[in-house]
Amino acid sequence: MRILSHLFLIIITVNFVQAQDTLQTRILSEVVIQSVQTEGDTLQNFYRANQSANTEDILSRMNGVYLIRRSAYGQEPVIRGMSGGQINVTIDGMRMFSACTDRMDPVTIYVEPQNLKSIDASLGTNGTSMGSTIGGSLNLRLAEPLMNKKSVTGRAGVGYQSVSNGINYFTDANFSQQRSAYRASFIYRKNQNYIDGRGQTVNFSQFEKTNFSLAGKWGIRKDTLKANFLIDEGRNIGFPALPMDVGKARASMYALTYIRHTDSGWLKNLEGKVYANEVYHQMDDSQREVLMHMDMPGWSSTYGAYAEAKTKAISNHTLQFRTDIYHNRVLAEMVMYPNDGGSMYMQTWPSSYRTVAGIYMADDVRLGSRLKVNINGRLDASNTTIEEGFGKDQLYVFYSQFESSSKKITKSFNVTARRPFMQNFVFTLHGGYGERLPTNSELYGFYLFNRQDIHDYMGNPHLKVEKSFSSDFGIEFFNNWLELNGTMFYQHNPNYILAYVDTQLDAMTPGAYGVKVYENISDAKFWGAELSALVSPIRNIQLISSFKGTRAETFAGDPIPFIPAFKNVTSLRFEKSKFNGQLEWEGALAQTHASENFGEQDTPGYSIFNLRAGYHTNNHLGNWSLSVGVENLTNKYYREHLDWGGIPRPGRNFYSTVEFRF
Ligand SMILES: [Cu+2]
Repeated sequence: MRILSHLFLIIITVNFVQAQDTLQTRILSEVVIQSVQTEGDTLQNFYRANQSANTEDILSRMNGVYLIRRSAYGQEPVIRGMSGGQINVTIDGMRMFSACTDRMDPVTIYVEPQNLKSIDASLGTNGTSMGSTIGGSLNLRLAEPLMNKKSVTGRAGVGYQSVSNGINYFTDANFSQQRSAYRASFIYRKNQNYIDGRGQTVNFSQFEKTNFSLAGKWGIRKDTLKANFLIDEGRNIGFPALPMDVGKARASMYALTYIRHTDSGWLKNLEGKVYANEVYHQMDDSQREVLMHMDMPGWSSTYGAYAEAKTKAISNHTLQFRTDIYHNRVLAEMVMYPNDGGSMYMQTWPSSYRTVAGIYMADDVRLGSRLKVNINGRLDASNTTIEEGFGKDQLYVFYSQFESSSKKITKSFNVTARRPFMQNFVFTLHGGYGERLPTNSELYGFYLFNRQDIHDYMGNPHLKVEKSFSSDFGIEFFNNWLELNGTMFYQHNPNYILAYVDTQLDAMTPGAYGVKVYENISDAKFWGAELSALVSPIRNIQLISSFKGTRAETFAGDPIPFIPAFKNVTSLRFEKSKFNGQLEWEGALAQTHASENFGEQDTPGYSIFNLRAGYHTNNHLGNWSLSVGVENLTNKYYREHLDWGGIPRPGRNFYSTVEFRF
């Protein structure tokens, strides 16, 4: 219970983890999501309740994290009401960017739970170690090859979901030698259209994907060399809330990492990485009845490198340094085929590239015996360039005066103080400032159709960086059987980027009501809270409850779009030797602060129940486990506020997963 308590406290204070001991950071990175699950790990069972769950399902249960849903697969992470360019999503510290103008391919979809080691989340401006941000960051760490005693270990399994007639095969294997280890994983998912709580089929909600990863690790004297390769391919991914689907989406990533472990001097370790990734995205409307068919391919490629170092404690300071650089290039095209005549060509994302180089420094200071302070700062220099040619000429029609290159410096700075009080309390206080660059769509997007508010969106190359002042106040309480953690936050974002109707412009997409252009508004404010509890009155029973809520308004008091409703997930788990059972309640309040300007409708509250059970056994052939369950037990017809287009969620779903470990 003691260890459990620590783990729990660390997870729910995930936003302040950089302020903690490196020991805790290490535990966090190994614990959030483990590719090989240990039995009886309460948090694991909470985050990854269904063994066939994908990374999105895990994210949806994390503190302060929500998802925008336009389909059954490919949901976009939101941190405390901020998304897209306001947050940073990295994979093993690597920057990677979508190739879809409609945000169908958040990079979180490329890592499956089978090749995930952990998800580190930072909330607010504090998450700047991987890049400047105002809303927070998610870093998905990839599973590593392990140097085991056994030369070959692994697992294979199959899962089935009734609601979408979905099947999921997964396997991974670890090969271990004296000084090297290798790991391979393969996942295949295929789902048909799912059925909602009223028994109706939700058309265009199908998807199919494969994911393959390969990793190697070699010991070289005292150092470690790692290599990673990953390829993910989605096919026929339906987007019921959008007028188009995905025909094909393909991503590949490559990375080489060198870790130097030193035990002399003040340096603890040094890590350097070079990486590359590529995304190809091809939308498809051939299954839809549309006024005009279109081809919409997109490309995004990123190359980057970073180096980081940590020191041992030097008097009462522990320092961390990082320097990084990336170069991202994107292009998205649209070819329209009107019924009456020839085709038309456009670049919806004009060919452009961005290079960002930055330095980051953090200092953990111990002041006296109880107070710990973390100070961190980052400085990034960036250059964003739209290339000469077709895409730039298009924009020139609207902005006759704009520079091809925009050079910007972004800065961030954070201070977090943490101090225990009496025996059972810990108080945390954070204040910070951050800036973020406008995204490619916000700068150069060209008639990007938004189905939610039925407008075409235009970029604005004159946008300034968006800023944020962020503050958090947290209280933790713990004793032998109960742990509570509450955080309140407030963020004030000057130069907030939002799109408003320009009545001078005419829409191009058939049926669109008008054109919106991005601009910097004076400011917007965000506030809210997260509250978690872990209760374990007796050994076999654990209860976890997690609440999260966010509100946001512009300076004029208008609701900001895509702000989730207040939500709670509560899970009661029982374990006895080889058997476990879990009852979950998930609910949200109504969201009545909808943004009418952005085509949002109020969303009623909902309440659903899930029931899960598991059994595992060991015999001379290996280790088997079976998990079964039913989600949305009462077959409730519901949707969440961030679900686009009023598309309902799946109705009652029976699932089972069989897994064999060797
Ligand atoms: Cu797309």
